Amino acid sequence: MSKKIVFSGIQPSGVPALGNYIGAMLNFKALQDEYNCLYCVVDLHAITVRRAPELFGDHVRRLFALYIAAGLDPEKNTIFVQSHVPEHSQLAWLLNCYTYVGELGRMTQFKDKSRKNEDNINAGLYTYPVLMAADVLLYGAHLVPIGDDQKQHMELCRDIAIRFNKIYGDVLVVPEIMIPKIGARIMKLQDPLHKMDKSESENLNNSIFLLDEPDIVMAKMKKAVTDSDALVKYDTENKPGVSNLLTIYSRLTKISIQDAEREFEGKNYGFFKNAVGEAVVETLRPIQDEYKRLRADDAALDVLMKKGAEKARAIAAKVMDETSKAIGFI
Ligand code: AQP
Repeated sequence: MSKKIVFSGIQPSGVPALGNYIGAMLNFKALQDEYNCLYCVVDLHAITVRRAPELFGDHVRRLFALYIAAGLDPEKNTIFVQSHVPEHSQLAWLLNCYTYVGELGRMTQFKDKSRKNEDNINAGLYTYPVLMAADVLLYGAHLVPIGDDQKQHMELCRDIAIRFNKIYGDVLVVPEIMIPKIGARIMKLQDPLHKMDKSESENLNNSIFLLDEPDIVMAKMKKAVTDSDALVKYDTENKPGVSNLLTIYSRLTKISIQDAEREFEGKNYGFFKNAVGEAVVETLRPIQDEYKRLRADDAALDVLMKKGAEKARAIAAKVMDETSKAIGFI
């Protein structure tokens, strides 16, 4: 029997942060043997915010290289760039016609991003979830690993697929959503009530980026907000800062939260933060080494990118064709 299909993507909107790694990339890695996985650099999504053209290409290559450096095998998986497969935009247009304005208006990310980009509330920001639905449905993906913040978009993707199939028969695969039990929402280090972002610009101490040097990681960790209890205990309501650090530690060291609590019993926050910082540094070290090796030869990276796009297009063209035929295009 052929393997089931997995699809997911990350925007090249900055250096991926620890939240992207724990919430998404760790699951990408875990799925690569059992499934036929497609992992995408979603550059079309990234232009809902203005990007400097002279930097954008480098950001795309950086994320592509980081996928591989973080442990995704480019032979086993299909790793590619969204804009290299034009069917993403093509299917997104079709699906726009099966999505209601009311549904898009309810998306919390649209509301948040509109508040953050008051001078550029473009239509792409509004129809972003339709493009995301197209990304997933274009490959007949059975499973989509994501962090908690993308749940609402994926639920809409399922609704669109179900709606389309009700009209035309079983054309699109309705995907399942996969969210990690621990680490689905890594929080800002200095504001643990809000999600850590890779596009953090206000306070760089809030996010740890995958290319941060060890001394930067340790300094950011030192400044992470905790509380005045001096008790390392998982309690998201009353101790959001400490719980966030425990989550990071548990996911990176594969020690359960309970065992981690026991490990830090009687220890002060300085000791605890130092240990979490070291776990992050040791996780990032091999990723950064491999990243440097890959970026020393961008031409070789571009060959891998081209191969990935060819593999992706072979599947995308087929689904696009079936979807178009179902609607009645000749
Ligand atoms: N803090 C997080 N914790 C767990 N998972 C997260 N993801 C993002 N942040 C966290 C997951 O990472 C995948 C890629 O999402 P993205 O490219 O939208 O990442 P982002 O960091 O949210 O991007 P930006 O550009 O920084 O976004 P905004 O503009 O919202 O600030 C997804 O699976 C996501 O769930």
